[in-house]
Amino acid sequence: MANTDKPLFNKILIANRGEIALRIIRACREMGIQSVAVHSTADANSMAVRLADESVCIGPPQGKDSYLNIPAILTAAAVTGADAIHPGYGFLSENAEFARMIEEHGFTFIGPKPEHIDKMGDKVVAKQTVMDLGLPVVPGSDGAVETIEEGLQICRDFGLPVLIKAASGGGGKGMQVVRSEEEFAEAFTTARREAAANFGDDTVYIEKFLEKPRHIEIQVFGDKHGNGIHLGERDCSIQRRHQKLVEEAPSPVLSEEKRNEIGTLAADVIRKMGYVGAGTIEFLYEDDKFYFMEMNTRIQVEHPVTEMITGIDLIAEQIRVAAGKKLRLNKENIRLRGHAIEVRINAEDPDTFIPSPGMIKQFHAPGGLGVRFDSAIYAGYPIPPYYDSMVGKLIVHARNREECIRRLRRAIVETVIDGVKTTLPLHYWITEQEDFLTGGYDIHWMEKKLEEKALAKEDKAA
Ligand code: MV4
Repeated sequence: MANTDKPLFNKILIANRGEIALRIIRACREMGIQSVAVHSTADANSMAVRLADESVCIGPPQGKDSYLNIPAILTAAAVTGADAIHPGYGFLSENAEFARMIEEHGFTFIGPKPEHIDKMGDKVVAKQTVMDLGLPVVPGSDGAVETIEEGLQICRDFGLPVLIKAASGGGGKGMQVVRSEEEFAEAFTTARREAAANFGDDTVYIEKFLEKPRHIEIQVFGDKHGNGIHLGERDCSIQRRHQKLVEEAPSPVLSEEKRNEIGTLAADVIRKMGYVGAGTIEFLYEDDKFYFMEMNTRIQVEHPVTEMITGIDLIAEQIRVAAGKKLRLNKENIRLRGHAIEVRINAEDPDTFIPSPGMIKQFHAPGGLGVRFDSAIYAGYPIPPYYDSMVGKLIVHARNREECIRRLRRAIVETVIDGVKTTLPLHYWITEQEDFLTGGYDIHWMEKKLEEKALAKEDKAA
């Protein structure tokens, strides 16, 4: 059956690689939009290159020479006659300058306004902005803290422990926990030095340190007509070194009431900002209270979890909104159904997390009811050593959490990825842990369990 509607764009260039490039190509094909894959020399044999309508080589393997090479990407868009660019996640997805240049060259950026990317990129500005728009934030300094004296006063005002954070940070880099006033001066100096070294900006701010929070994030969406909605939460507390391992929705600890409360506040912020496109507002959640952490102005790795429980194609919605269409979604037609869990499969040793690039000798994707496998790998595919080690995402959906976990185990068992080490065995192990089954985990749980696991393995070896 031919779709006779005029497509929203003629051609979209995808400024990314791997599974997200495939994900965007799939949405384009279903929408009758041509796709262009750009790729590094190391990705000439990629599934994205095979499945896109056209492909353009944009440079050598290293990200900085290819997927981060703005002139090469804009040239590829011009040469292929693309009318829009989708940045995926990572790489240039939260680069306001890239978004600006895309628009200046007459293409459409499939993402938010550059000013919103900039605003949320500065954590101090982001916190002040969302606080003014009604979101709960962690108590702490009113903006940047310049001196040790000022910082010590904040420790006294709010009580210890506190956390010193970099304004240009994110991903946890350069954070310092302070548990006593004696430690403060040294921690403050270290935080500023690390912030300067990592981000070229030594601005820091201070918050009360939450000891055992969960990471709960709200998926939001806005359009160019002033509409703003939320699509519920994802609980991403199971992480190691700020890399998420497991994401699920709904959160096992959130009541309907709490969900509506924070979701309504998040959607209000989107409308008041005039935010356009997909976004995620991250919160820490402790003692039944939400505290704003950061806002991500991109589509995220874990977006399929929300797609599974809402039935909404978030990439298609990004494309529609970028083309100026109104959101078809509203409070009345969004229903959260059942439970979804995603596990990120990395080509890494499941005990040491050391990357394991190399040839995939055999591959069999899991399937069956409620199972989705988003990946760009195939048998005979050599995983290049230059990029992130995530090789796929297994997402399962079922009527409730218990069935979902059973389905996840079943799907892990039937997945075959031979030739490289993967984190699949670790994921199976997680599904067997009591705390995972009860939902009783926080952001530090995984790292604690991994320590115990490593010790148990040592004992066995001795
Ligand atoms: C915090 C926190 C506790 N208290 N802020 C880590 C990444 C950065 N974007 C924010 N982070 C945190 N901020 C206060 N006031 C604990 C963390 C944190 C964390 C947050 C989410 C997921 C994993 C984490 C691991 C360690 C620390």
